[in-house]
Amino acid sequence: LGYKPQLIWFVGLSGSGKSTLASALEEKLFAEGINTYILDGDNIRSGLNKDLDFSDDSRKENIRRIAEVSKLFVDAGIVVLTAFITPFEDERNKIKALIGVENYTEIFVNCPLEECEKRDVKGLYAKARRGEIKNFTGIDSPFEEPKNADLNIPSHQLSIEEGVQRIYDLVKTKIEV
Ligand code: GGZ
Repeated sequence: LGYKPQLIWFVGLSGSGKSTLASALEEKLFAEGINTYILDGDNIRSGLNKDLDFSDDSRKENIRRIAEVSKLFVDAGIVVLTAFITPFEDERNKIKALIGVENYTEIFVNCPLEECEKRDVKGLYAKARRGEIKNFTGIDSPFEEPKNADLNIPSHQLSIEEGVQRIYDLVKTKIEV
């Protein structure tokens, strides 16, 4: 293949920049002929996981299925990039155990709640504050800060280019055969 298939898992609050960074990373990897695939809410929560809501148990099941699907993609020779909040440390440890430390990179897209809420690109935080959305992460549903992330990206302090460069530099060291 010329590269090691693996899983790059982005963790962070809604609006922290996970999908943006995953897409930017995908472009850089694509330019090198590396086969990638992005899993995110758009292609997972709308289909495979549409039976799941945002209760703690559903989030855990959401993450469990995504990890299993990711494993299949990695087995098929693909570099998988995932963009899900992934709020629980236990679940993150389980993903790492399932995929294997060698093939797993965890990126904490570390944008403070105040900043995500200020941006509120989709207006979801305002709805959560008004009580129109229940169990919203950071408002009335927990987010456990990653303790074992391989990389911390303060996305509120970096440009997308700077952020993606840091991720790319780390991924390069793991991806080379
Ligand atoms: C958090 C919610 C919620 C609640 C809908 N809490 O910014 P978005 O819109 O596009 O990304 C968020 C996405 C979170 O789903 P995940 O599958 O990533 O979550 S988890 O890993 O915890 O299972 C947000 C939208 O779904 N959304 N309701 N209550 N985010």
